[in-house]
Amino acid sequence: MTGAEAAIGLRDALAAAPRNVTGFVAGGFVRPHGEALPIADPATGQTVAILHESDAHEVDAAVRAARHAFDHGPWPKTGIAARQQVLMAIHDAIMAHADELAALESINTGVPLAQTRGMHIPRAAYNFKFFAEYINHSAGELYQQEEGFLTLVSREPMGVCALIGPWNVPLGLTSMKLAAALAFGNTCVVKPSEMTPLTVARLFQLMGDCGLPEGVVNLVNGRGHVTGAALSGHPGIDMVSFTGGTETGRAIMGALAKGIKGSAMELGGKSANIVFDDADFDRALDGALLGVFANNGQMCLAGSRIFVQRPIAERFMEAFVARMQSIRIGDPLGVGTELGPMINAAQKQRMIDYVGIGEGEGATLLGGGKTVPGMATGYFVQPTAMLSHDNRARLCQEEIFGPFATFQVFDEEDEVVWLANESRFGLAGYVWTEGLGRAHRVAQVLRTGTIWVNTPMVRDLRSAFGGYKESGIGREGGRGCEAMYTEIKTTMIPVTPRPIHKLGGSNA
Ligand code: TXE
Repeated sequence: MTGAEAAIGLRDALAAAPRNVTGFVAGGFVRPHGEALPIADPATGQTVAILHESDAHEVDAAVRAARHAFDHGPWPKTGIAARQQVLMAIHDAIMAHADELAALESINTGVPLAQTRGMHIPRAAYNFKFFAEYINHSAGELYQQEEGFLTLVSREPMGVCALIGPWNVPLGLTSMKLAAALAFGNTCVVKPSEMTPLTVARLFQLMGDCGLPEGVVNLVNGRGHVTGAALSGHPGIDMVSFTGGTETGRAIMGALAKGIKGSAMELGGKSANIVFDDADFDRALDGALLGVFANNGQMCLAGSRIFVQRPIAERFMEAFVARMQSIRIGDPLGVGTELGPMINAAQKQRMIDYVGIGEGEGATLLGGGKTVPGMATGYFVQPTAMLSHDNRARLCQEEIFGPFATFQVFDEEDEVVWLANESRFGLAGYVWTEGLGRAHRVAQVLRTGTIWVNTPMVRDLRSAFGGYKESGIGREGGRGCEAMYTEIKTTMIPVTPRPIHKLGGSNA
């Protein structure tokens, strides 16, 4: 079978998915009624499904259903063993449909199948397994230092969680929110990106058999300014967990401020990838390429600002560009495809525009920067690298969110630390060096939430993931999610009653 024939077969995954995507409220999909929006396959530009936008009334119904399930339903009080069973059933359902979900995700996002099937869908399933296991060991605190008292600190579910997801890794990132929120006993209203709702909608179909009580999970679909704004501004929610752009995060936090509600924000990045001259050259090269071109470069944690130390800079950039130009661009479902299309025409144009912006700022184009010859129908663009001499240039400061590497050359360790930290973002940082002391020194002073030394991105869900500065608030991962999706309650109980001061009594 040729790659193209295999791709045609995989498109059958669409047959199982909802072609008319609607909300899911109080245990059932709602009938299509909202504004109809096309869902595109970015590899062809063709419409593959229709999204029926949830208006403010539907959002209200979804929040009410979640509120009712939280205030009156069994889920928040359900024992750990029963909750674990539900979470594991969702894990199993995702794995049983992994091929189909991966194909669907690739069709809707343009991310190559090797990455959706190899990483994102198994990760989506694992999120549920991880939190099923995590809650087994989660515990409160007990203090006995206050004489005569037991002071108990316990965690309770937060309430109704609004979970707003992005388009770059739709199921992988939204499932982390959903798994954690459910594990800690919350009820939810999920809003995927209006561009990539297919796998989350399919998950809602699959979750139907997993034992969740009615109203615990609800789904709304639609654009940010309609459905997203109605959800994040709704008085019935208790918190928002959001992954997306920094400007959107700012708007949501503004809406939440009125109700003094909390949020978890996983926002943008422009992460530094620092290659010292004592690095293992080949590994650093492999890591730098993967760090900026995986997931079509549409990753918050992309190592998109590459700093190379002068003695190896020329050789490194040459090798990088040669490999970059051999990256296999093609149908996301095609065997061997390494880079698919951008999510939409605007993201494609954004890539091309930044070449002009960079050149206007004095940067040099090292390679790429154009549309792909013969692939005009989809949103394909060449992987791109530019060399800049000005860290304050827009090219080095703004998140492009595509397969676009910006190189800078540095001389000294202190200098590169300064340059790396000169950013409004602080999500991740990559350091390549064989010097143990240098690796620790640099890791200690980079102002970012995660540092990867001599490795491209790897995630350990036990550890925290999130950003400094404008890259976000809160941390995902085991304890981070526990903090995010629970309220903390302190209960003090006297074990030896102390005399209580009698106001108005004989000792007044
Ligand atoms: O995402 P948006 P956009 C970055 C990346 C990208 C930029 C903009 O730089 O170029 O953000 O992308 C919902 N109230 N990232 O505009 O709008 C929206 O419907 C409530 C980084 O496409 O942030 C979608 O579900 N919700 C990133 C979600 O927010 C609102 C991933 C994200 O969309 C809303 C994606 C509102 N007022 C983009 N407005 C990462 N951190 O990985 C929009 N939404």
